[in-house]
Amino acid sequence: MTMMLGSAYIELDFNGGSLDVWDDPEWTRPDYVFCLGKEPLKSNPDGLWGHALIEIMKRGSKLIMVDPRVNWLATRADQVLQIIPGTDGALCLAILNVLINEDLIDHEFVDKWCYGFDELAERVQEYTPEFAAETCGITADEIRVCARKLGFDGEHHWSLLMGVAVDQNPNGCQVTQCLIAMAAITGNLDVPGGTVVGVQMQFEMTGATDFMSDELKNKCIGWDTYPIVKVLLNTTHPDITLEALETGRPYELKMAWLDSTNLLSPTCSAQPKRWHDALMKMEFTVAKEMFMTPTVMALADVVLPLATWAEHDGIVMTNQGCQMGIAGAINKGLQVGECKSDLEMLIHFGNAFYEKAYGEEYPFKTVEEYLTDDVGKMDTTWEELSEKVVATNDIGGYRKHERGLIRADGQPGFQTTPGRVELWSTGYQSLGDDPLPYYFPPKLGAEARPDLAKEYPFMCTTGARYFASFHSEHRQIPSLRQLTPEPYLEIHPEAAEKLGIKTGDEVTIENPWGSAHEIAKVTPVVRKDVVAAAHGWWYPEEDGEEPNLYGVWKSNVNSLIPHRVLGKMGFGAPYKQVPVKVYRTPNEERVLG
Ligand SMILES: Nc1nc2c(c(=O)[nH]1)N[C@H]1C(S)=C(S)[C@@H](COP(=O)(O)OP(=O)(O)OC[C@H]3O[C@@H](n4cnc5c(=O)[nH]c(N)nc54)[C@H](O)[C@@H]3O)O[C@H]1N2
Ligand SMILES: Nc1nc2c(c(=O)[nH]1)N[C@H]1C(S)=C(S)[C@@H](COP(=O)(O)OP(=O)(O)OC[C@H]3O[C@@H](n4cnc5c(=O)[nH]c(N)nc54)[C@H](O)[C@@H]3O)O[C@H]1N2
Ligand SMILES: [Mo]
Repeated sequence: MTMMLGSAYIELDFNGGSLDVWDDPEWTRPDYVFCLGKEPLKSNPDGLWGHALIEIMKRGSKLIMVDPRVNWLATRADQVLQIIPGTDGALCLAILNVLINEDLIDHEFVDKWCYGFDELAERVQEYTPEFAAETCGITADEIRVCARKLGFDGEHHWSLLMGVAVDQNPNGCQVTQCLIAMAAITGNLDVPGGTVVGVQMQFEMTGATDFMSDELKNKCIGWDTYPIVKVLLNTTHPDITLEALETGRPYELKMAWLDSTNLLSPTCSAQPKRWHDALMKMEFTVAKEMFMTPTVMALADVVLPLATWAEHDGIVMTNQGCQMGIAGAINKGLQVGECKSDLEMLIHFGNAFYEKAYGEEYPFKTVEEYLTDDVGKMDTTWEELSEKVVATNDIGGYRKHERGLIRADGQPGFQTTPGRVELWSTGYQSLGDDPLPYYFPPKLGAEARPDLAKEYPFMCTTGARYFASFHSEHRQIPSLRQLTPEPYLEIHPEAAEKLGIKTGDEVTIENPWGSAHEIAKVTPVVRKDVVAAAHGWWYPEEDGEEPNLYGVWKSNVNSLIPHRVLGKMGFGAPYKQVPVKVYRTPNEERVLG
């Protein structure tokens, strides 16, 4: 998104930034919402509250879902495109093909605000609906019908909802490129009922690395292989970091700071056992946590006990407040023992390290100074926000590009090199990728790897969110655990019958990289050739010491996810598209319940 628009995060237009919300006369509901790889009712993901989607549907918005599972929302949809996981790129390219070839585009917007349309039009010719139908496992007709709903007619608008299934796909950079292009060429960027373009309101990000010497920067792991990590993320590349930990090359790492992650449970790492073994070699490891998780039990020498949200002051904003312009205050309600908040601890360490390293004053001496700076652009102070609880900020309304509200220099247009929406990406090109979107089938799927498909016939998607858990969090809270007591593997009735699997059976999910145990849930919501596994499981009721670590290895679906299966720019680990086989766990090998 940053590369194509030079703006902050885009989002569904549910008018969340206006206090009048649905009654605001400037807003109109989208005619269609195109939702790909996201289920906002369960996930309430960063930019959005799930109920907003229901509210706009009540007002007449129709939903198009792209999802290998017919999830709850899909049962209320106007159209469901039940594709094979990871084939989103082909679908979106074919939709662009229909939009362009049937001339369903907003020529005025394209002429004025888009860059590279002719090249895009040429590129999509090879991606016919027939081509996509074959690789996606749906019909060409479904694709045409969908594209026509999204086409420009000077009257109707649609809004985009893109979920984490886009990120968890080696082809994901191109999927994003297609989705932004679809919104742009149909005239649906930053118009009422379209897709809201975010403004960089809060954070002119000064990256951590801005303060680093060139010598240090040159040592950042993975920056030479994947320059985009350096440009956008201020971090090392995870897959290459694991290799550095394992081999000690290019140098040994000595210390780890674990912060807001339970990475040994199947969450924030692929191949958690490898990470476990590699991180065990650290000389010193500190964790900041509120619970004794498997990760902390295995790795931490010191655990800094963390305050929960009720125990500290703070600010909440959706997506840095960029499309809604709303900030809320969290006011400290209680103090438990000596627990400190993230911010208290980070400011403490900031003060201790910063001056020594950079010879300057650390900019924030107190929590209040930090919070005041955070809400600075909202024309309020922390004290005031804490009193009022909600602050709003004018984020510029619609068609911000026409009024110079997106670019840093105040000129009309978008914050990109040509000042337009980059359908042909100068950014991608300078980072060594194709400037135009392209498709490749899932790198480990049946098309690319028929050798694997023979033994591992199912495409496995993982981690669709559940109401009662946040990744690995809340399994130790009885009322929530009751709602989802076990990790479920969804499997289609026909596939289950062939394998003699019934609901409630313990199954083993296996592929060349690892195996995991879950409980079968036989259900027609998944495709026959797809299974959907739960992520984030550990068993807080069990022994937490090594080697058991609260049973963290039993249902560790991330052991099935390999490293280094990525897109050209180094993104898109295949969390939602690995080949697996599934069988009823033999009695003597059962590990669950
Ligand atoms: N309750 C709860 N809420 C959460 C979280 C949580 O753990 N629990 N996690 C938070 C975080 S960090 C995130 S990133 C968000 C993510 O939230 P979402 O973006 O909503 O993502 P998921 O729930 O992982 O998946 C949404 C849908 O994508 C489908 N899907 C799976 N594979 C594919 C595919 O290849 N293509 C397509 N098109 N669809 C696919 C799944 O079947 C599922 O219905 O949720 C946030 N909110
Ligand atoms: N198989 C599979 N794996 C996935 C995904 C998937 O879809 N499928 N989704 C991926 C995604 S999108 C994400 S974002 C990652 C999430 O991966 P993680 O961030 O590792 O997941 P959590 O289980 O939420 O772990 C967060 C930890 O932070 C602690 N914590 C809670 N509140 C605070 C706080 O205020 N401050 C601090 N410092 N700590 C706190 C919690 O107790 C918990 O142990 O998982 C990824 N892993
Ligand atoms: Mo996430």
